[in-house]
Amino acid sequence: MDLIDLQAAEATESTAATGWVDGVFANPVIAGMHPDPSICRVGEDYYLACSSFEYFPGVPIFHSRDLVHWEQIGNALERPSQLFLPTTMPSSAGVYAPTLRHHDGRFWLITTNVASGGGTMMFTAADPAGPWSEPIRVPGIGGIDPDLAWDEQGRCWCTYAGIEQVRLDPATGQTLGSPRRLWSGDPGAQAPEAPHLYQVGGHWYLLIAEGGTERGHAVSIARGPAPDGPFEPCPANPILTHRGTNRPIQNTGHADLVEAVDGSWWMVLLGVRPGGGTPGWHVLGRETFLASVTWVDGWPVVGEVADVMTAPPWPARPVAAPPARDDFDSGTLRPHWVSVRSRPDEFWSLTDRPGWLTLRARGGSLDDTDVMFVGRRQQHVSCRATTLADTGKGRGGLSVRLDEAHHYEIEAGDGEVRVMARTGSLRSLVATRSAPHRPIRLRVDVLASSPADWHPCKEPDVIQLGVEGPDGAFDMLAEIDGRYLSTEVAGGFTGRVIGMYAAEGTVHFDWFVYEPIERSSATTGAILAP
Ligand code: 6LW
Repeated sequence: MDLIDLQAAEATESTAATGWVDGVFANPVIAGMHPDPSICRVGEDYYLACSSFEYFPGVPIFHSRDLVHWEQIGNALERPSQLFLPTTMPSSAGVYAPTLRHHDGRFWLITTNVASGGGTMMFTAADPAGPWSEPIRVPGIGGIDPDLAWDEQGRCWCTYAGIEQVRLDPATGQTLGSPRRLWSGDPGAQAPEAPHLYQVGGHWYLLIAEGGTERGHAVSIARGPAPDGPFEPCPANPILTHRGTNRPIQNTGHADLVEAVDGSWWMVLLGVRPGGGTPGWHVLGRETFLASVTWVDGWPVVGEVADVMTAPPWPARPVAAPPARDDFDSGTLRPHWVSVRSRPDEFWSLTDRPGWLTLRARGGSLDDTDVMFVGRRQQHVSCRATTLADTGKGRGGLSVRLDEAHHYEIEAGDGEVRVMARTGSLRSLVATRSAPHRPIRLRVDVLASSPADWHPCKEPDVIQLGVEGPDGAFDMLAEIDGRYLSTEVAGGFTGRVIGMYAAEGTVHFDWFVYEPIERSSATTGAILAP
């Protein structure tokens, strides 16, 4: 794929039958923590699901008509009966790697709830926006990343990390027979996982990820005459990897394939955009990218995973993102808002104080696994989040969260506003200031570092936390190196989520605004159209 100017593409967008010009689109197509994408097409509509880990609701579901512009239409797991994430469960456990398929007039989703006793579970829905069924448990599956495929006789095959396979009765979740080892990819590579099985032409194809989800990540494929093989590896394996390259998109892997309406083929995959010096830190989590696929001699050949926007410096740009501003005026929370592990009704409300989001404290801080937090994924390398908080009856604020042990916040209450940071076992009160007892605008600016002044230890970004005046002037209390809220430092599978929380009593939030900003604009940054 050539790197062609995105603006030019957008200018001609309306003339393109598919909504975008051949070969030109903005990657990632779904920015922020949206890893392990699984995709299916029904007629002219594409649907995509991602992992959600410790966040509730779980498994965001997206819709697109052109594979490039995606809108979140719901979450598959939005009831406690579908998704139980106990407070004893560590972050980065929870819901991994769903497979989304359409079969026999229904949507099917299979996933694993890791470390919470849930195990492998299937769900069905008539409409992917929901509601999804209660879980159908699949006790016989001994690995993560389950896939579902049906053959011409209607038999259902479940293939999972290992790579192993077993037949399944999808109505009951009962396995039929014993699991069989199918293929382990490159014998020298770690973690054969993320299998997806497809019938294309006269072959069955087994697509997998291998090499681990870090810099060694890769996609490989094998094919055989039947869904259970035997499988012959593609001589060109891995068919996709960015390992050992200096490409701005790294960790490319965990992919799924789809045939478009026009007969062209596409791959969705995860990748990361590390920033700063060496070893590079990615802060947005693993994101969803799109690549073209062509078939040569019966094997898929993957186009370049690149975009003009991902070549540093990275300007802010339009991404598939929810509306910038939420006034909390509707009766429900939009689907992009997530909480940590659960969101019990008695701890939040949109009606207690109409037009405000009310949060009641459970855990006392972001260190706690039951903190009452409502946030959204950070989707731009430079962005601003602002909220108006009334802490007259409590204490709470605005946090940038990676996990319980890695988060920065600006918190108001008790006539004070303070900036706090937790990085591993270090907890710091970074700045404190007296504040009037009235609603206060709390603001966080995230500014990606400039590649121009690169040095080996350069941070990926800085996070500025402060208070905003009614005129928009920013009174910054602290600026903190962003690397400590990166996956390379914190570990795990997730990325940053920015949101509101209550630490004590009841806290009301009138509105929340999230905007991409120019990286170099610092405190006076121009707001870009989201
Ligand atoms: C997922 C595995 C992986 O189950 O990371 O990148 C795990 N691949 O396939 C969690 O997202």
